[in-house]
Amino acid sequence: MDDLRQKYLEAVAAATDEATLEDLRVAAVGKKGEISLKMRELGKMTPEERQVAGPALNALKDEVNSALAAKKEALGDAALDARLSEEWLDVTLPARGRPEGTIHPVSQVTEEVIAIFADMGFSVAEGPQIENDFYNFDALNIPPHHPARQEFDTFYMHRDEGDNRPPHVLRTHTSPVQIRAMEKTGAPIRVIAPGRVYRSDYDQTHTPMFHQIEGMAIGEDISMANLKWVLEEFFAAFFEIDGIKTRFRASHFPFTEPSAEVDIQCSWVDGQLRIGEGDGWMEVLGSGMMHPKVLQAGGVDPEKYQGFAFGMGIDRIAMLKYGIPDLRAFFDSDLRWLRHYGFSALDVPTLARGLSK
Ligand code: 2NL
Repeated sequence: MDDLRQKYLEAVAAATDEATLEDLRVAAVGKKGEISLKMRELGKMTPEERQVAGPALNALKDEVNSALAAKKEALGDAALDARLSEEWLDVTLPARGRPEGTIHPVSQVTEEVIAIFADMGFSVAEGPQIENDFYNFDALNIPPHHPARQEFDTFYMHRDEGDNRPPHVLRTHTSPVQIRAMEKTGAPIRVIAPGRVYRSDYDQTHTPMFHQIEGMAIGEDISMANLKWVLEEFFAAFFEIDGIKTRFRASHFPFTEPSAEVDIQCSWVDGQLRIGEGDGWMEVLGSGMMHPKVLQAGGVDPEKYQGFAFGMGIDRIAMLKYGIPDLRAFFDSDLRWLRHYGFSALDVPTLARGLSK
């Protein structure tokens, strides 16, 4: 029995993995293990022999079992230590970067402009980008064969052969949205219409798709003085320059009478544009008093109501505000340049910016 004891205790001590321990357990105390077999022989012994061998075998079995358990735990700890020393993490390393979306400057500027006009009581109107020539031209006092139709570089959507109805067009301005708003709401009304517009033109300052925002206010005594105040209020908030000067130059649009192009004060210093400083001027929008025929086309009585309207390029004022030199960068290039101009997903919330004054 001492031989058995020595054999198994030494083997358990020498074991280096759990599989070996399990083999030893089966060989010693399993159903047909050596110690188990010895215990079965107790029945054949004399009572005197059994009184000595019984407790001794039980003690041996307990001893081997506890040696197995102790060794098993020790092996488990060692395995965990080995894993821990191998699979450590350096929690001080910088985190892996996540792909980060950005707000497009045109979207941001659109929101800024909307927020500023919302403060002055204007609501936002939207409409289709595929228009018919009534809303895009006729209603705006641009009849068929009027030379102004050619000036818009319109994209026409061809009809099937034999279909002689006038073609649809990609809207060349957001004015159709304002006509639809007049039809829907009537006067008095104050709306702005931001959105995509299309003209067949492409160079450093023109892309075939660009963004416009138009506004109008109609009431019984809306005047050009109201227009001037609203626009000056807008420029001061948008460019964050109190008291920025504006200049109204007489102009002509078919849809307004009288019409004015509006410039803002600026200067050039070392080839850099400075808005709101100096004695130079930069054209930023077109405007005027709504033509009576346009009011009528929108179902508004020009004998009772009058209103102002204006239109400007969102992309253009975004370029001015953020110093972006080439319009094509907005739509043709990849977006790495956006970060260069300071746009990121964590940018200042748009509304907070537009409303701070
Ligand atoms: C420009 C000029 C302008 C308007 C747009 C307008 C709309 C209606 C009636 C009358 Cl429904 N006018 N819009 C008026 C004057 C100028 O845009 O240079 N835009 C970039």
